[in-house]
Amino acid sequence: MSMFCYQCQETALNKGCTRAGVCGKPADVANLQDLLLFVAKGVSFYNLKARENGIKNVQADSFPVESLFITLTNVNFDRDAIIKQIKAGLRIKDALQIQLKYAGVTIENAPEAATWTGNTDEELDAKAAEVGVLATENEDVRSLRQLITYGVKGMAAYYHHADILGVTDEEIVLFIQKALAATLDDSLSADKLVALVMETGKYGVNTLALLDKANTDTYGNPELSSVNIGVRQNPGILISGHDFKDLEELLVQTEGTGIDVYTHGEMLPAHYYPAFKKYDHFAGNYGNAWWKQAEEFEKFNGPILMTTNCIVPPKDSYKDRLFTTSVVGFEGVKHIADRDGNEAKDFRQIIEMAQKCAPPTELENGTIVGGFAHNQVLALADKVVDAVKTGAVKKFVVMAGCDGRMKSRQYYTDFAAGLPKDTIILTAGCAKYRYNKLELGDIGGIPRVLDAGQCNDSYSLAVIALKLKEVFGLEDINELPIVYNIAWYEQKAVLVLLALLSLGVKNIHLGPTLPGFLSPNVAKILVDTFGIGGISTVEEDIAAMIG
Ligand code: FSO
Ligand code: SF4
Repeated sequence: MSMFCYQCQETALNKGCTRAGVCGKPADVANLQDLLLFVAKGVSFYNLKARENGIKNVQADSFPVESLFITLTNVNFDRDAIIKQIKAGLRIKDALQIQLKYAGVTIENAPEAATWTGNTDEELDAKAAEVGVLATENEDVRSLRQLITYGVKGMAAYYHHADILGVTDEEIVLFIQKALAATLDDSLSADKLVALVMETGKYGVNTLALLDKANTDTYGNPELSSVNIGVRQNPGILISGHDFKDLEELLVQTEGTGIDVYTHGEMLPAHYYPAFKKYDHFAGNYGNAWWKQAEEFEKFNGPILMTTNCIVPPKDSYKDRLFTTSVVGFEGVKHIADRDGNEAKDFRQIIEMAQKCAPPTELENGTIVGGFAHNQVLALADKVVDAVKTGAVKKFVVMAGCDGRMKSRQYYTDFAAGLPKDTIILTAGCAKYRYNKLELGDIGGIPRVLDAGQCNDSYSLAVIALKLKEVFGLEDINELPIVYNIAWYEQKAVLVLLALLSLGVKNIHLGPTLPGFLSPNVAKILVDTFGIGGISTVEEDIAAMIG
């Protein structure tokens, strides 16, 4: 075994990738990501001690968030970038130790993640091979530690987006560090770790609310929108990932250049925000979910900017047109540097390349509809409530989450198509691409697929559920005519799941497989406490969930 990673839904045999990632992550990069996490835990350990003693170190506050995001599935495959980040973390740890020493603070029994240090790439590689997931021997403790770690990875990603828009919350930053440091503590019982899992869900809700505020304060509330999925005749730039600030700066810099900007994958919901609608050259959405990018990027003909996950190892046919930025990285792919203070990122090289490229090849044409985040749905609340009261709508089915390349995900297309016509699908995240182009019709003017936005906008679905509970005067959110059939792929989905559990949502179906990182005992806790279940056949599941 040269590596071990089981953090995503596509992990080999639903047990673990051991030679290379199914995602394309090589073993040395996977191990270095483990080491980066190890160093981030060490930084967290010292930073929490520093905070207890009134010492504030700004770099130590932000390092774990950024490092966690780097290690998310399909974010950064660049060995050099990860080594650079590890070395930066070691320097931050040194600085914290010096600050603590000068403050007269003695620390006893510091864990190895805090005390270890290394210099050369060889030392880093050697240590990287020792500090992975399997270093925790007890499989239940390992499972709980990873559930917490993956939850805070998702939290860090969402927090990072809010932070970029200038909306911050120190409590979340410190919770992430507390959770990371707790995974080093061998004295914590399984019960304490379970409690920390639940606390992760609670902070997950806060983080999703924070990002919702950041997005809506900056760009307005998403509204009912029709998005072009065809192409125009100008050369284009394709932007993917989740970062709206990158999109905004790209739109400003491409204005009047004769270049159109298209979204891909999870960037589609940008079209629902009022602030982006004013750009005439914001042309539409090109293609589908992340896993189809190789074939779609090839046909796009112009440059492509990856702002976050999900990047897949690029084909040579478009690698020289691919750009990464922020936490994303891939060896041999050009990287756009971060902002210098308040200066915008410099996208000139992408724009200059686009000017020499052919317009995109058409993949499809027509429009799709979205923008049903909480504000828009609550504006239609009377219509929705009436539809439920008259029986025109029998059930809402939350099908949010992620898409992925496994053939078994055809289930979600068939499930959506097979649902009775008096049901409405609530969605968010890239899971939507499995059914957002089906002709499912509407119920009295309410489309049968209501897309709230990106995966973090699953928060909107929770807000809508809580509002309906209030309108119908119910005691418990689980009395609503809402069922949950969620598709997951990476660690943001883990956080969304924990957030829903902390809001009291029960009986969530999770697929296409339950996470491989849940040990049988930890899975049993989730099943017994929250009624979490997997999926079976479309027919059986529709019968069981809809009746
Ligand atoms: Fe999808 Fe990828 Fe948004 Fe994820 S593009 S899979 S949950 O990164 O973040 O929904
Ligand atoms: Fe395997 Fe997923 Fe980890 Fe990639 S992220 S190495 S596919 S478990």
